[in-house]
Amino acid sequence: MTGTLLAAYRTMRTIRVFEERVHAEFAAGDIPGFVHLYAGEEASAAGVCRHLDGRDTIAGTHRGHGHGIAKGVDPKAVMAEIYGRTTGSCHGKGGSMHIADLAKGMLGANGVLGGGPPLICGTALAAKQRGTGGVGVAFFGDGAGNQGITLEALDLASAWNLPALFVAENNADAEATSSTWSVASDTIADRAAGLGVPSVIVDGYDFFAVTEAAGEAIERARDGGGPTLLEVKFTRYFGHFEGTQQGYRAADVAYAREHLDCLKRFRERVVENGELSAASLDQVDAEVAALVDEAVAEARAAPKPTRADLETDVYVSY
Ligand SMILES: Cc1ncc(C[n+]2csc(CCOP(=O)(O)OP(=O)(O)O)c2C)c(N)n1
Repeated sequence: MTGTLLAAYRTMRTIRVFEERVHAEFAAGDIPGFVHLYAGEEASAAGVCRHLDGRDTIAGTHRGHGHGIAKGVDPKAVMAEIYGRTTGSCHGKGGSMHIADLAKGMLGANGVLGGGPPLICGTALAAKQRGTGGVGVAFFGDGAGNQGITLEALDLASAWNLPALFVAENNADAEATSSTWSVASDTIADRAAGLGVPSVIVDGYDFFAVTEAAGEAIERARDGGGPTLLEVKFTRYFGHFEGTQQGYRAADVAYAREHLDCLKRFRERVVENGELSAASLDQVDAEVAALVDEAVAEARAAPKPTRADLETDVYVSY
């Protein structure tokens, strides 16, 4: 268990340092395209993905670096992809919003809101038919929860009793629209009852709450008990995408960083309970800082795709 907790801390810490660094590098003008950062939401990806293995698949969102890292995609390959380099997980052709690594069960970050839920209905159906015990997990935001396709996928997963988990990452805003304006039901989780799907709402700053709820849901899915909707509530630490101002939410973010932060709370709890030492956590912090430095240096030094690469990776060969 100690190893597992330390690994979970490493995952969350890696995502945090990675995202803070991408924020700085983007501001320096070094990174092309659109970038949406996941900082603040780490407990969701880490708490869910720690229950997953090679049988399982996940679909991320446009805010998807953390989902990939938590599912085991090499952070250096994620960084190189964000920089658009051939050493990236999609050989530099996808960028921040299209990071995929099928060998790791990461179907991809996705620029289409609601793009992930139907994809994991497919992988969950395949797992069910093949009897692999695998589970499909789709992460989506509160905004994407209002896409018809998300509700259709939830309905399909329920009707077909698929081994699936739908993780609504409710960070309270879709771009600059508060979910209190756009979500008609009191919660996203409320909607699941109408489709015969069990649901649970958790404090997204609390890694242990996420991990417990996700563990139950994933176990039920593996045992043939069908899908679950998990609503994880928190805020994001940066603007909608890099370059946007977030004056309208600055006070909430400052409060969350100071008083609610998932990494701070994790550290306090495990040290207080004597589960991990402060020194072991500091050691992880140092290793993660070095890893992210290397990831940026290697990404910068790697080649960009050339015209000759244009026609590769376009179609899958069967
Ligand atoms: C189908 C579709 N409609 C609109 C957009 C434009 N868009 C990109 S992100 C976003 C808001 C997403 O909010 P949410 O799902 O809550 O995720 P968050 O950004 O808060 O993580 C919108 C409207 C899109 N990418 N895809």
